[in-house]
Amino acid sequence: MKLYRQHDIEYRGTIRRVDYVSTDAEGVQVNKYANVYLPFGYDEDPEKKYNVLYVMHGGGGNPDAWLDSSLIKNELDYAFSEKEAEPFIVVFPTYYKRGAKADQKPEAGFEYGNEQIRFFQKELREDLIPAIESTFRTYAEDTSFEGLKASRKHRAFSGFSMGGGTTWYAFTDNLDIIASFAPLSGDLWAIEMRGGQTKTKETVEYLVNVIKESGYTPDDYKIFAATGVEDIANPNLTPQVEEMKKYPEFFRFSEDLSEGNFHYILQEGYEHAYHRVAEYLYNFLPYLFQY
Ligand code: FER
Repeated sequence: MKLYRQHDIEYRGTIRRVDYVSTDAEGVQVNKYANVYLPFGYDEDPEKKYNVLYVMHGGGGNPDAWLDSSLIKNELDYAFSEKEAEPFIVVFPTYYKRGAKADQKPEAGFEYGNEQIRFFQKELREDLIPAIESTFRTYAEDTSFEGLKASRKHRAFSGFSMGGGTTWYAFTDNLDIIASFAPLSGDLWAIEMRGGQTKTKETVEYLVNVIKESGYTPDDYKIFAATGVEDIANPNLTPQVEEMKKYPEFFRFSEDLSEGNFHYILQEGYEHAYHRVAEYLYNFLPYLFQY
């Protein structure tokens, strides 16, 4: 893995805010926003279209959490100005409907968090992606289901911790409109919480069934997973990844990020923190939209 340290960069992107309306689990309308990183030069060519990466925070976070807690913006500016990756748009939303303070309910524990990150998939599909991709110049011809499906290889999802869990759910629930996934320090909780560890076989069978039912082939999706040896997600995610390697007809594992459709970084000494996972994501940036 390439480590990342802060650089001085002349050509920097900008952060904008997009407000949109969504619906909570009771069907009540809620006002929401996401932070949107627009790469340097976005305003220069009105014809140019951009790929979009959606990046979810961890438990207790908000749309600012990644930007406040890591070098992610500096990494994006650097990768784009050094031409390591084609410039793309990055969206930082939240899965909370009313903010972490009102919604987190620590007494409800992780079970409630698991429900929220799954319920977010509906918002992602019906509200967030349409709001973003009707505002900025993306590859979606329009934001109808057909428009999103046709442009799925221009759309990626990533996230840290509960956001890593959100990323696995984006795979299980929104594979028809998103093609690339970078789950960071989080496993799939579709069977149960920490199911990557406790229900490894069933968790991976669940993923495989999603792919079988979708009809997509390994050329149609990519997974870039990562965590640290000292990360609390390591005991959950590593067994899941090892089990996925047993299904090479669906997950073509490769150490080379430009080959195969399934990758794993397990970084020595790294713990459960935004600035750590931001370095994994930096390594994945050049490959997210390479089809
Ligand atoms: C995981 C480890 C930790 C995970 C989520 C967490 C979805 C969340 C921790 C927290 O919010 O404190 O494997 O997967």
